[in-house]
Amino acid sequence: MSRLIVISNRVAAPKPEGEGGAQGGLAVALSAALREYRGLWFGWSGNKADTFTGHIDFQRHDGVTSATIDLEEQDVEEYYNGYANRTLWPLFHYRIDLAEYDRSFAGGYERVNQRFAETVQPLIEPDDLIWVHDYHLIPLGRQLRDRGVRNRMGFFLHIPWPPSRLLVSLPFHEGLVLSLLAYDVIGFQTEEWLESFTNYVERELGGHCEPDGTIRVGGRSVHAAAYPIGIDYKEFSEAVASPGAATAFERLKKSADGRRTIIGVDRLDYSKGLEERFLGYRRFLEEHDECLGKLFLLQIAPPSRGEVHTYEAIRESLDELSGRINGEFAEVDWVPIRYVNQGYGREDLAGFYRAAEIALITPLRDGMNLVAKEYVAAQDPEDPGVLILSRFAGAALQLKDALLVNPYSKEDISDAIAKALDMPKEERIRRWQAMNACVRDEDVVWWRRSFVEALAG
Ligand code: ADQ
Repeated sequence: MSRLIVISNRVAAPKPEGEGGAQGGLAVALSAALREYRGLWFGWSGNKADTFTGHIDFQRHDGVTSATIDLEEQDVEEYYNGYANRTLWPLFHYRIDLAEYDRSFAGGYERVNQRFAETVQPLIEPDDLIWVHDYHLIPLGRQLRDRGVRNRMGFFLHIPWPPSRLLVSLPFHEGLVLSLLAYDVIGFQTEEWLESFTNYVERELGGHCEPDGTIRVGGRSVHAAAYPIGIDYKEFSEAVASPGAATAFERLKKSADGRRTIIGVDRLDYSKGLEERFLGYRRFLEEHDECLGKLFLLQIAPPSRGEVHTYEAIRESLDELSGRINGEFAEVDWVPIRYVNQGYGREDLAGFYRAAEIALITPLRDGMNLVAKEYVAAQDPEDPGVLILSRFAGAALQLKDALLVNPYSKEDISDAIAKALDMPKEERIRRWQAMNACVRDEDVVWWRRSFVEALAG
């Protein structure tokens, strides 16, 4: 069996239980996928160095070998905080109003991709399969090819691919997309993002896309397909059954004191639709005064990307909005929103999900959304909760039995909460069974196998 070299911006070892922290979906999914595979995971250590040396730090943790490099301050500013998180992230989440185009960001992005290519290349053996992840490293495949790497190479995009009409607002968009064609396999979370990509290839590059996923542009032929990412169902089920989860479950149930719990768990990011969610919940409180004092929203949202100013702004506006709603509706013995800015370990989260009768997961745009899948996996089969899910999350294409809502509509969110609270048990069970079968069968192992099979050719 060939080795697998996974390359992503950050390499994150799973955190020990209790340490919490806002470990993103990519980290959670990849550590699960690599645990049983021979190979290594290469990326940025998260540390800064005065000057870039190319020194690689090898570590072995929980069955995964990682190889990391430090980056210079300027690299981090231009490549990570700049091009990745201030240009591509907003644009790819349909927020051209927030996307910043700065030549220095684009230059830093190219430079860091070159640095990745230079340092990882000597580690690559002829039979290795190379699997590059996410929007930080789109040009890496091209950089490696330019250095003579002939291995099979795949790229997986964890976030949405934007419609062509938005993507063309990016200066030098054509070069970025052409660099993707250096890979042999290009994976997206859903058919919808794949469609936007093939549309771009046909409209802007004059390419041709065949029904079997073959994309031809000039002399180059690559395979593009949807590979929806899943959770590590087995690991998560173990977390659900753990004593830690039972403690967290009890803690939440006890403090709920007979009130029903609606849960939201998200990185604090404008793409997650938290303001719109709070406003939808507020509308529900307004329209259902019979429910005041009988339920609450537990929103867990650890801050992320604090060095990017749009994230400071969203944090401030959520502090203000949650405070305003609580001030408006709270009683001496009840607050409608418990807004918590910290991360929790897997077992705690599993217990909280299970204790909540409803999950309210309403991103404005999301590549997939693993929280929705974790909530489903954590439910009691005899008495499952109800998932309210944004129709604009990639997960909505698989979890069709959730209550799908338009996250921009306060009314839609309010109506869905009312419907979830009243849903008969038989209907909850029927919907949950269908969703759980999908979350269980199309898990992270299935995702990794499907992608790696295509990559192996
Ligand atoms: P994210 O935007 O980070 O991932 P998501 O898929 O929901 O979004 O994954 C978040 C992960 O972090 C989940 O595993 C969740 O449990 C964990 N997490 C969130 N808040 C937490 C908290 N307070 N404490 C502890 N853990 C927390 C990106 C894309 C997604 C895509 C994933 C994977 O934006 O669309 O699903 O990658 O491809």
